[in-house]
Amino acid sequence: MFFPTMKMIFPAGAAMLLAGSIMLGACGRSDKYYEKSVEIPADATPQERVDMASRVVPTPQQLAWQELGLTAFLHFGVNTFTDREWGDGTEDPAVFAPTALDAEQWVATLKKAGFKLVILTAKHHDGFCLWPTATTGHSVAASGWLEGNGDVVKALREACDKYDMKLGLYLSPWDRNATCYGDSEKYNDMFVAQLRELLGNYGKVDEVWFDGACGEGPNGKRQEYDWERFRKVMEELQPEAVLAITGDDVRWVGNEGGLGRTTEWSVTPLTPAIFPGSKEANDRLGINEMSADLGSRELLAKAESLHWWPSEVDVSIRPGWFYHPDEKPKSLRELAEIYLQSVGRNSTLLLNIPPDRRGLIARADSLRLMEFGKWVETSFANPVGKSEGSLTIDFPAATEINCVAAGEDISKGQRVESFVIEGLSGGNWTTLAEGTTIGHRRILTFEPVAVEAVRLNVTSSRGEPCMKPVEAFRIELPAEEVADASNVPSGHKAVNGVTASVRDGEIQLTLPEVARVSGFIYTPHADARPGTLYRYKCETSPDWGVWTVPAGVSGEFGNIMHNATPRTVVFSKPVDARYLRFKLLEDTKGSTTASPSWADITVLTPQ
Ligand code: FUL
Repeated sequence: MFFPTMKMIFPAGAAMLLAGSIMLGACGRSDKYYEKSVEIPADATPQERVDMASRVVPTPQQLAWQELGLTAFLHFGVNTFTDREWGDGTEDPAVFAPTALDAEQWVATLKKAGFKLVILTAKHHDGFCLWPTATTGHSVAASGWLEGNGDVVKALREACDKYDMKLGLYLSPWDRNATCYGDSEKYNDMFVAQLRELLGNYGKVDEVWFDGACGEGPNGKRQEYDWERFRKVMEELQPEAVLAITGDDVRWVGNEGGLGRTTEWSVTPLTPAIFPGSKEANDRLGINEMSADLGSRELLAKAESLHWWPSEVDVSIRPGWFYHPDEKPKSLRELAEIYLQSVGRNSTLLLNIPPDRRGLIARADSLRLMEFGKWVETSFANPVGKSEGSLTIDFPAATEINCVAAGEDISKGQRVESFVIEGLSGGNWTTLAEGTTIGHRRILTFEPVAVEAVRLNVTSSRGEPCMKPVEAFRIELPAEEVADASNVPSGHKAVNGVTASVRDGEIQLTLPEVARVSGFIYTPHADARPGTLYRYKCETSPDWGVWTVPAGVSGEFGNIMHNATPRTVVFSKPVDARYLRFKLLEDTKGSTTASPSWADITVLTPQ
């Protein structure tokens, strides 16, 4: 496989390779680096492979992106108004009706909270375009918003310019509205035209997000994307942008729950989806984006190519990616943990804040963002100690710490395989924490301890690591909030005494007696296991004789396979029912015959 982005670099001037203890900046080498990708000769020895891995380095764009740390997502579109996570493309553009859209409010809020880049869903899977595109009538131009003269992308561009924020755009390849979807060449032309509009008419774009989801077109037609062509358009129009997810600059961490790996290699044998043959290459290695191990020596031993493909942790501040009136933002404690598990684990955090139906970031979310920004600033802006010229911090007097942050100069590659943090107390060195990879930034927390000194020892590495100064902190984790366990939307309450069982391949619910039923909450198992409903049919009956499908049930829990959150469905009109049944039409693994599974189903009645 030839990777068009592969480049070999020979740095000028010889540098000293020091043996023994690691000094800061002591890792320069007089020999070669591989920028972004490298093919491994089949006969390379295990040691040669490890050595090659240690010399794969980011492009300048990737490096700049990794340094951003905090980036934001804005999921906004027809789903905001239909209460869905995945629209099916049949939405009337008139449903898109923000009453007070203000992109400056979005950007000012994000800026204040410390975010450096914001990505907008210019088009989600429903195909509705937030800019007045010439490629389809399914866009803001056909909505009543600003009499069809609005342009969300332009509004965001202007706000980003005003607040000095970088702009990113999400353009879903999967399009459930385009009639040509599945007619590969035709749809690829349309997609390229959309890409040209977005990347050509809205100034500098720093991140382009191509989602991995790819559904079938009409009549089961399968769309073959022309990734190579898409990439060329991007290179032509926005050569400095990073291409995320299916792209080869930024890798999806593998979950939507805000959880980075404790061992996170930016250098990986996983081949980005954008390259032809990637699936076969990854299958040969038995890995995909969700694999726990994406960079060990065992994998390197079998690898055919290596890529600098750093991880992005994408997660929403609310359970869903789109705004749903009855969902609440995560607690400050949860956000703090997500920060430590993403930015603190060699990843960039992409936090989604969905604008509401007015077209504003809701008050609860903006308050939470302010708290979060303040927590990050208070915790990490001022270390209580920082090493100079070595990896040891000497404190003038015993100092209480509970957190250490380390980083490698990744412009020289990622090399540390394991390390130990030790503290000196009363003349004795003791282990405070241990870790594996470091990469761009690794944050470790431990019980508070008073130390006279703290040091980082690299216990295993791929060649000489190039370390940045070590920093020590005394941070406070926000208190755990007592969770409001109830997901019941306002105006409704749960029906008590409902029994549930699986019979005839269906989930059957029985209420103690006939009741006004206004909806239900389907809670899947957190692992979205087989049998979890993705597409389903819901019917209700007062007497087990006459069955009706209540109005307002879409029959799809969009994205539940990636984000297994409770799904609240409110009927357009309450019905009288004693029985509800759910037939599985397709589960999270694509099966149409699996036995349906659920963690909880709450039946709702008007309050
Ligand atoms: C997923 C999509 O299917 C979700 O709806 C969401 O946009 C998330 C960020 O990516 O793959």
